[in-house]
Amino acid sequence: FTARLAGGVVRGKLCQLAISANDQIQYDKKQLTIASGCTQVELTLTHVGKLPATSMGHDWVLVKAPDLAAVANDGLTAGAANGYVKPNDPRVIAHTKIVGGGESTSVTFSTSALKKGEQYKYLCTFPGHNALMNGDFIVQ
Ligand code: CU1
Repeated sequence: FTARLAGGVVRGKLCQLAISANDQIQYDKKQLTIASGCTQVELTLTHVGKLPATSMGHDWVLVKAPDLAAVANDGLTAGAANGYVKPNDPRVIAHTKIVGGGESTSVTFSTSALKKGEQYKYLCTFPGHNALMNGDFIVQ
Protein backbone atom coordinates (compact mmCIF):
# COMPACT_ATOMS: atom_id res chain seq x y z
CA PHE A 1 0.00 0.00 0.00
CA THR A 2 1.31 3.42 -0.92
CA ALA A 3 -0.47 6.70 -0.30
CA ARG A 4 0.46 10.02 -1.77
CA LEU A 5 -0.02 12.63 0.94
CA ALA A 6 1.03 16.22 1.43
CA GLY A 7 4.36 15.14 2.81
CA GLY A 8 5.15 12.83 -0.07
CA VAL A 9 4.81 9.09 -0.49
CA VAL A 10 4.09 7.26 2.75
CA ARG A 11 4.10 3.49 3.10
CA GLY A 12 1.64 2.09 5.57
CA LYS A 13 -2.03 1.61 6.14
CA LEU A 14 -4.44 4.51 5.67
CA CYS A 15 -7.60 4.07 7.73
CA GLN A 16 -10.63 6.17 6.90
CA LEU A 17 -13.14 7.45 9.44
CA ALA A 18 -16.28 9.49 8.87
CA ILE A 19 -18.43 11.52 11.22
CA SER A 20 -21.27 13.95 10.64
CA ALA A 21 -22.62 16.89 12.59
CA ASN A 22 -25.99 18.63 12.42
CA ASP A 23 -27.84 21.82 13.31
CA GLN A 24 -28.80 20.37 16.72
CA ILE A 25 -25.20 20.59 18.02
CA GLN A 26 -24.65 16.85 17.68
CA TYR A 27 -22.16 14.49 16.12
CA ASP A 28 -23.69 11.28 14.81
CA LYS A 29 -21.11 9.18 16.69
CA LYS A 30 -20.06 9.13 20.33
CA GLN A 31 -17.08 6.91 19.61
CA LEU A 32 -14.56 6.36 16.82
CA THR A 33 -12.13 3.45 16.75
CA ILE A 34 -8.96 2.90 14.78
CA ALA A 35 -7.69 -0.60 14.37
CA SER A 36 -4.15 -1.57 15.20
CA GLY A 37 -1.98 -1.37 12.13
CA CYS A 38 -3.30 1.98 10.92
CA THR A 39 -0.36 4.28 10.30
CA GLN A 40 -2.39 7.16 8.88
CA VAL A 41 -5.96 8.21 9.58
CA GLU A 42 -8.16 10.19 7.23
CA LEU A 43 -11.10 11.70 9.10
CA THR A 44 -13.93 13.26 7.11
CA LEU A 45 -16.40 15.55 8.84
CA THR A 46 -19.68 16.27 7.06
CA HIS A 47 -22.04 18.99 8.27
CA VAL A 48 -25.47 17.69 7.32
CA GLY A 49 -27.31 20.76 8.61
CA LYS A 50 -28.31 23.97 6.86
CA LEU A 51 -27.05 26.71 9.16
CA PRO A 52 -23.95 28.71 8.20
CA ALA A 53 -20.53 28.29 9.81
CA THR A 54 -20.86 31.64 11.56
CA SER A 55 -23.81 30.49 13.69
CA MET A 56 -23.54 26.67 13.67
CA GLY A 57 -19.98 25.89 12.66
CA HIS A 58 -18.46 22.53 13.50
CA ASP A 59 -14.98 21.12 13.51
CA TRP A 60 -13.33 17.94 14.73
CA VAL A 61 -10.39 18.21 17.11
CA LEU A 62 -8.47 15.27 18.58
CA VAL A 63 -6.85 15.59 22.01
CA LYS A 64 -5.83 13.53 25.02
CA ALA A 65 -8.89 13.27 27.26
CA PRO A 66 -7.49 15.45 30.10
CA ASP A 67 -6.75 18.28 27.63
CA LEU A 68 -10.32 18.66 26.33
CA ALA A 69 -11.48 21.58 28.48
CA ALA A 70 -8.25 23.57 28.14
CA VAL A 71 -8.11 23.12 24.37
CA ALA A 72 -11.75 24.21 24.09
CA ASN A 73 -11.12 27.29 26.24
CA ASP A 74 -8.00 28.29 24.34
CA GLY A 75 -9.89 27.77 21.08
CA LEU A 76 -12.53 30.18 22.29
CA THR A 77 -9.82 32.77 22.95
CA ALA A 78 -8.23 32.10 19.54
CA GLY A 79 -11.54 33.03 17.94
CA ALA A 80 -13.13 32.61 14.55
CA ALA A 81 -10.07 33.93 12.70
CA ASN A 82 -8.16 30.86 13.91
CA GLY A 83 -11.02 28.41 13.46
CA TYR A 84 -11.42 28.25 17.25
CA VAL A 85 -8.17 26.32 17.59
CA LYS A 86 -5.14 27.93 19.22
CA PRO A 87 -2.42 28.13 16.56
CA ASN A 88 0.32 25.49 16.95
CA ASP A 89 -1.29 24.10 20.10
CA PRO A 90 0.88 21.07 20.97
CA ARG A 91 -2.09 19.45 22.75
CA VAL A 92 -4.02 19.27 19.47
CA ILE A 93 -3.18 15.95 17.80
CA ALA A 94 -5.25 16.65 14.68
CA HIS A 95 -8.04 18.98 13.66
CA THR A 96 -10.21 19.96 10.74
CA LYS A 97 -11.28 23.45 9.82
CA ILE A 98 -14.73 24.77 10.77
CA VAL A 99 -17.49 23.93 8.30
CA GLY A 100 -21.08 25.10 7.89
CA GLY A 101 -24.21 23.31 6.72
CA GLY A 102 -23.80 21.30 3.53
CA GLU A 103 -20.01 21.36 3.68
CA SER A 104 -17.49 18.67 4.45
CA THR A 105 -13.79 18.66 5.23
CA SER A 106 -11.16 16.10 6.03
CA VAL A 107 -7.83 15.82 7.78
CA THR A 108 -5.16 13.16 7.44
CA PHE A 109 -2.75 12.55 10.29
CA SER A 110 -0.15 10.04 11.40
CA THR A 111 -0.92 7.64 14.22
CA SER A 112 2.67 7.91 15.47
CA ALA A 113 1.57 10.30 18.25
CA LEU A 114 -1.12 7.88 19.46
CA LYS A 115 -0.57 5.23 22.10
CA LYS A 116 -2.69 2.16 22.66
CA GLY A 117 -4.43 2.36 26.04
CA GLU A 118 -4.27 6.16 26.25
CA GLN A 119 -7.62 7.98 26.58
CA TYR A 120 -8.35 10.28 23.66
CA LYS A 121 -11.33 12.50 22.98
CA TYR A 122 -12.57 14.43 19.99
CA LEU A 123 -14.56 17.61 20.28
CA CYS A 124 -16.01 20.54 18.42
CA THR A 125 -14.32 23.78 19.47
CA PHE A 126 -17.01 26.12 18.11
CA PRO A 127 -18.14 28.28 21.08
CA GLY A 128 -20.48 26.41 23.41
CA HIS A 129 -20.39 23.12 21.51
CA ASN A 130 -17.87 20.90 23.27
CA ALA A 131 -20.16 19.89 26.15
CA LEU A 132 -22.56 18.30 23.64
CA MET A 133 -20.14 17.53 20.84
CA ASN A 134 -17.45 15.19 22.06
CA GLY A 135 -16.68 11.51 21.90
CA ASP A 136 -14.15 8.82 22.65
CA PHE A 137 -11.38 8.07 20.21
CA ILE A 138 -10.24 4.49 20.74
CA VAL A 139 -6.83 3.24 19.64
CA GLN A 140 -6.90 -0.56 19.43
CU1 CU1 B 1 -19.94 22.38 16.66
